[in-house]
Amino acid sequence: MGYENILFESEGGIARMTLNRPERLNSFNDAMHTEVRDALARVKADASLRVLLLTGSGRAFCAGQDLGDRAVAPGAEPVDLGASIERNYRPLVLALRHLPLPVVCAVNGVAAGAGANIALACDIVVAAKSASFIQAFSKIGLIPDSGGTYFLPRLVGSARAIGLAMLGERLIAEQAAEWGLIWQCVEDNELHETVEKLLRTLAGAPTAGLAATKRALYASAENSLATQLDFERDLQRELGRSADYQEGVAAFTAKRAPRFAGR
Ligand code: LHQ
Repeated sequence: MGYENILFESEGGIARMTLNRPERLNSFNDAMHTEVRDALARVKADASLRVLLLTGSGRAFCAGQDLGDRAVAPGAEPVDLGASIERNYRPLVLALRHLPLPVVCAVNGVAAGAGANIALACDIVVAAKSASFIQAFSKIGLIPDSGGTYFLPRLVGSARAIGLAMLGERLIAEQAAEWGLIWQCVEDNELHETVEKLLRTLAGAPTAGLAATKRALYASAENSLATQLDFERDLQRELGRSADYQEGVAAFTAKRAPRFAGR
């Protein structure tokens, strides 16, 4: 499949996906959803890939749903937004969370509506200082979707979640990092190098261990302590039999850098 709304490349275990409709602030239309879905399926299927970067082109990360798209045109027949979520946003958020490798999001500019919450669905979010997060939904009579009502209270607590959701105000990247909404905020001119370094580190890490780490951490939101301890035991048992564990211990003992095999 050729892509017109995203850029996608992979090299050295690193896949890079760039939302690429800069004139519409990389907002999602159906075609972009189809391309993102296809690219994510390729990442999942390609065992040589060990980390995925998601970012946006131009001055924005993503402004959420394209509000000019036929499916949500004002004045038109009422549309079934649930169908759009079912077809596009729900599978996208779950695909990011379930990918068996770390997903880094470089928030290069404003992330609004579903765009903000798609960023939060990624595992490690690094934002440029000039970037911001806007739960724009309340301005158009909607609720935070794409996992917003799930991620926000878990990341920043109920009081801040409801303030962000109801007021739809711009949260600057520095504050987002202070609140624990994201991993890190860096100077604009340091975003590229910071993220590239992160990608190189993660591409050389024990991928199966990282995949199990995200599974365990995300499952903890639903589990009791006892269930979570059982889950940890099962994952650890599996990982303890892996070549990467053997290599990690061997490298530690020999005081050398490990060479992990990956997925
Ligand atoms: C846009 C958009 C956009 C189209 C900027 N669409 N053109 C909804 C419904 C269906 C199913 C499921 O889920 C959802 C989820 C959602 O995501 S709902 C929330 C949708 N997003 C928004 O409400 C955000 C709308 N955008 C904005 O509030 C502003 O554009 C932000 C704050 C992101 C950026 O503001 P500025 O930096 O001042 O840029 P701008 O507003 O001038 O935008 C630049 C251009 O991009 C402009 O076009 P123009 O032709 O005038 O240059 C905008 O119309 C266009 N654009 N967002 N979502």
